[in-house]
Amino acid sequence: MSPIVSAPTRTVRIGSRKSQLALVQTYWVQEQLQKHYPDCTFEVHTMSTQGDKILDVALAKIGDKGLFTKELEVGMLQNETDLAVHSLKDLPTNLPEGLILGCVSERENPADALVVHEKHKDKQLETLPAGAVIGTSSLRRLAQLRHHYPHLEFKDIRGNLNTRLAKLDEGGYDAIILAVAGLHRLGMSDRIHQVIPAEISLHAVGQGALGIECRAGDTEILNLLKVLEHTPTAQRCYAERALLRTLEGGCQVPIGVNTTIEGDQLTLTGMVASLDGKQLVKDTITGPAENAEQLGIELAHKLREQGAQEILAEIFAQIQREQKH
Ligand code: DPM
Repeated sequence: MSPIVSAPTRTVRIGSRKSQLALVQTYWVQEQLQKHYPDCTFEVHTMSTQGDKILDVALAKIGDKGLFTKELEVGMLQNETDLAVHSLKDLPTNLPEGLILGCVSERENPADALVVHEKHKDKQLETLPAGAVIGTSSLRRLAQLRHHYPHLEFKDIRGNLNTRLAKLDEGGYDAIILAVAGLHRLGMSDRIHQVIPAEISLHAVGQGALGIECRAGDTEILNLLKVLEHTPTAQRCYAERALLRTLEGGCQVPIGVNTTIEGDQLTLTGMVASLDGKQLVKDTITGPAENAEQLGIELAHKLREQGAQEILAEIFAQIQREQKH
């Protein structure tokens, strides 16, 4: 007699931040899982993270890793939730003991976008006037744009997407830089004035992809998540995350990447830049996509040989000096 395999009927509790973007992403995951497992119940549990509460301090100065993820992780470790949906780029490369990256879903366009104030609607990044003020809290965006456009000025900007767009429209900035993926997901693609090419700004590790975290031993959840896994995205992101982990960069460092997969070959480009944009090291590696992590580790070593470590050490010292003030 063959055993009867029944569909799972469990109630699955999904942890999410409360921001509009986080909820759009979480509801998408909930909908996909519900479609595949009609006999399970998928509940969304929202939580505030430290990153949602501290809104007046530049991200880089808070320095803490897992700013947007920690409370969601505690929820899973205390068995109050079963999985958590994150923008993969906000998920630290080292996860707490007992938790793993259960799946990576298909990536949106990972590029950065320029959003301009109305008065600059006939301009591009390369034609903005000297002294134009660009809003970003990303050291990665700042360093790369300074490198290419030393005549532009940069000013911190925090808050959710709507807050940032309002600050731009009110005239506090000439332009701001946001992820294409976030604008797409919120139905605000019309605000994208220019998609910034990879030659100018390499995107953040994991940008545009969702990462779903769960308890390492929860095989039932790990099995459920398989329907959301997108292997090429996962391979690209594993390579990118291995690079970041090996360079020991937190989520707030000027490290940018780009990845492509052709056939079974993965190409990873990585760069590290100083905050003044004057030093920038960049290199590329290609190899079998199934060795994604190894490629990330090797590229990190190549970048180190070219001075990446010294650039990062100087930035950590700079940030620490600023934290004291
Ligand atoms: C991280 C950074 C930013 C977010 C740093 C970086 C941007 C901060 C800023 C690690 N997390 O990108 O170099 O520009 O002030 C964040 C966004 C998304 C996820 C928003 C954005 C949406 C896109 C995605 C914030 N986290 O980058 O515009 O899912 O990748």
